[in-house]
Amino acid sequence: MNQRNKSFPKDFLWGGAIAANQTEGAYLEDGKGLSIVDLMPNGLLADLKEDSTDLNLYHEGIGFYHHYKEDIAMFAEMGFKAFRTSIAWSRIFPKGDEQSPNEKGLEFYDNVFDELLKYGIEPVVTISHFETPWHLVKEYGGWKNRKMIDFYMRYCETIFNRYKDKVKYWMGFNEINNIYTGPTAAGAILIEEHENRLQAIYQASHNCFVASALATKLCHEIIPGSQMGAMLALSALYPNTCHPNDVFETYEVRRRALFFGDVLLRGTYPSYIYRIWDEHDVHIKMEEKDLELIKQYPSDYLGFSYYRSTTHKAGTRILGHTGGIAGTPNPYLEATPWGWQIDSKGLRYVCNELYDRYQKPLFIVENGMGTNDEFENGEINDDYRIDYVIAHIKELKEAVVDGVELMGYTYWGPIDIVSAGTGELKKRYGFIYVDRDNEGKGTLKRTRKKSFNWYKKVIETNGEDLA
Ligand code: P53
Repeated sequence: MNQRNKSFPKDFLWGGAIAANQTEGAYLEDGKGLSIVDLMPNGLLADLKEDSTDLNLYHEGIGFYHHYKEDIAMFAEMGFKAFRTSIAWSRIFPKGDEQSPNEKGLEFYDNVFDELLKYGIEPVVTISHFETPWHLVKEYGGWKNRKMIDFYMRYCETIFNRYKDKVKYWMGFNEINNIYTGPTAAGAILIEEHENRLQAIYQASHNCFVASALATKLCHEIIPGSQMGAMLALSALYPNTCHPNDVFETYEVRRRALFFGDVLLRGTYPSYIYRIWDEHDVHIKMEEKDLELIKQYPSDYLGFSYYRSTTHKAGTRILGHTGGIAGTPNPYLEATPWGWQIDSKGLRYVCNELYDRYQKPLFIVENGMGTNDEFENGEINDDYRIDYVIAHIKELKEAVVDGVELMGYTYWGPIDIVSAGTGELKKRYGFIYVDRDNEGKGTLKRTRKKSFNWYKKVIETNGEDLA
């Protein structure tokens, strides 16, 4: 008999995804400590500035800390089955190296998860989403320092115990492979000018891999039936031309992203990494049991973000970034005003690529269109966003029919939030508009866009009615 799926499984996790630091605001309320983004007013690809007086929109976010009930009610109205957010580490351990947690911070997430569960929405939680306590970076050097494993594990143990009856789906580190382009955000490290950049990046990554293995082990012990995912940025990458040099180098760049999946999901360092390390004088400090732990406790599933595709041209820099910016624009694709080229077929391609490589369930935990939205007669008719999501969901369905095992789809930014890349609010993803602008002005009022009811219907029909 042909065991062929024809469409999305019945228990498919439709929903939306945000991160604490881009939404909650209340950056110093109820005992929260400073996290790195609180010092990164210009977004996570810019430098961290300890004494900056620039307006930092993350400080107030979209006020989710106080508006979460209203927002979750709207997610429930859309019929969300799942909702992904992160826990702000510095709410739980304000400096990161305390012995005991901040009760007020723990209470906040109890309230958020209870509110979700009240509507039957499954919480999906990112443990570390670009928001490491600043103190851990300043005092200890972030993930370059092995001590981070202990701080992270204390944090994990605290939240696993606290939320064990509420949260089944976890992810250890958001887009850990973005450590090449955003080492501060993804790896909580500051790289000095004289430093061997790749040494710092791979050492920090190694420490994260060990932490991930230990966290996966602990998660399974404390929460039976729970799943711990890896989470990577895996938008598609194509060669700039069919010149063999472009093709092979693109493969090499892609492998630098997949490297993280290779370690986290297959549980071993891939053979190709040793040449890279040799050629860049990288020497990783490991403890004896590290490789065994990584082998023994791989991630259960792969969550990833997919927004676009980019091209890579041979001879341009391939280390220190995961590709893309060095190619020329793909002439077959349209771009958003932020220059992100829209490529729904690329999502099917990546789903197949990843499932072929890992044979583990995939979870699209971020996909969405960030752009300007304008009111016309009191409404936002965001047909462009609807078209974007229709195209991507169609390709996802094809991927399911191709045989890819998909757990769910959480649209990125179902409500407008502060951008991670640029720290602005003008780049809107939401099905819900939030009245706050790049100057930080606005009432925070929430308004449904046209896409709101459209997405509701998509979920209602389990992805069948996309019109
Ligand atoms: P924004 C690019 C730059 C920074 C973070 O990005 C990114 C990416 C895309 O891979 O990653 C994710 O807000 C991230 C989210 C972020 C989203 O992409 O720059 O996990 O936190 O908001 C979208 O448009």
